[in-house]
Amino acid sequence: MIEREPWQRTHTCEEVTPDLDGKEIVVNGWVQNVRPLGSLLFIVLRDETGTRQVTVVKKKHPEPFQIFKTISRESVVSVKGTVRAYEEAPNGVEILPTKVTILSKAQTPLPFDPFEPQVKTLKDTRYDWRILDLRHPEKLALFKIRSTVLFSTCEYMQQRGFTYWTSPKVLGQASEGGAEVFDIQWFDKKAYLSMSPQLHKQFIAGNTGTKFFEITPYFRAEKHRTRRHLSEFTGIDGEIPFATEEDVWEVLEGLLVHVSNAINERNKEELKILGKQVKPLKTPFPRISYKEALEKLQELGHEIPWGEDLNDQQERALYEAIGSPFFIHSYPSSLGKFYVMKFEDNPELCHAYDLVFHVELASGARREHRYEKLLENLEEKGLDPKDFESYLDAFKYGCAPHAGFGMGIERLVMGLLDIQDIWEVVPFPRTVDRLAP
Ligand code: AMO
Repeated sequence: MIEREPWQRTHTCEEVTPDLDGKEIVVNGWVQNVRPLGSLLFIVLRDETGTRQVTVVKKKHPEPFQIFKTISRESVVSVKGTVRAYEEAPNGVEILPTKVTILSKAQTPLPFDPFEPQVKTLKDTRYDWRILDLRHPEKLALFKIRSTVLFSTCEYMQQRGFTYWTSPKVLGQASEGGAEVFDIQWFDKKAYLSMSPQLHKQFIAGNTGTKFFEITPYFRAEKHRTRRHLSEFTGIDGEIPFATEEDVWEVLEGLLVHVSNAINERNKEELKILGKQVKPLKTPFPRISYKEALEKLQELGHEIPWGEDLNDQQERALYEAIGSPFFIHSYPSSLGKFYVMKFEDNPELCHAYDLVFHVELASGARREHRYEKLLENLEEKGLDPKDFESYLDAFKYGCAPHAGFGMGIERLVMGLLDIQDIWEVVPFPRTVDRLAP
């Protein structure tokens, strides 16, 4: 067994309460602030649970006094001391230190002060120093909520009978068939970073009959510099064998309701810190066809020619008019990817759909599972079937019809918490211009 170190904490800040009056404890944390007042020092000590005041009286605690007098802000310390219930202190309690150990000294000056109002700091500086930025309780609250989104998604998908598979992230072919793919060197060959688990989730649902689920990174070489796009983001993917649109939509509706309820139940404290609410969602969500979407948009003053995809502004306008998340379905086949099934009675339209929640939150489709039709689709999209040989193999030996979805976690968190900038909801954003930290 490895012995406990004397500096290891007995309590978190949050656990230091007035009822511990007189007890000896050890707390660890960051020195957020030191305020001198004559021969007294008031230290705000912070850990991941909150802050507590350490009160240092020069005469009584000469060594801790010397250390705190010169310590740099955001240094990490271990404080051994006695708890004192004291009504006038924040949270009605203070810690009187007997021994202070510096565990890590912060260099000065700080590149930026995470506890200054955010408006004062340039966005790029904040993200260059995201390690400091993430120390703020509002950031922690947001990532705890995001964690609930991830865990509760897994719970829900497991309850619904999905199997958690994993798909490769390095591929010999572009998963979405587009130009927005990152090339990499793979031994002596060219390879690609996965743009989504599209191909493998189809292989699995179509060939094993299990419902596929994965939470996974997506890589997109899109040169967007917007508040809704990242070059690496996280998708929730589902693929259901023997399913049509309605089966997928019902799963998506249940997922959004489950996740919203989970946040409201488990993150009350974090929602309070952020001053946010997650509104309850009513299901079923409205379903409108692409044609109806264009008509509605025309009424709202947006003229969109048939065959053109909707942009964010138009999706937002529809979302506001409808007042609820909704599905758009029956897109023109020209807008569908090669793997989307066309309507049997009208090949001009295809079984692709989107879920709009403020903006596009998820997309999906009923897939083309018939080998000959897939060949036709590829050729029609100007793609060379030779580049998709191993994909096409999956449809040669008995493949179940299937349908599924891909949803961006970041857009989900943004939608639930009404956050405008996608950078806020990833720990370390990756974009055209940003590869570090
Ligand atoms: P699509 O390309 O629409 O579909 O992506 C699925 C979802 O991922 C999110 N998303 C993004 N989030 C942040 N930054 C980006 N650059 C970005 N691009 C997309 C959106 C989007 O709805 N394989 C299909 C899904 C399927 O058919 O199952 C796909 O990848 O929330």
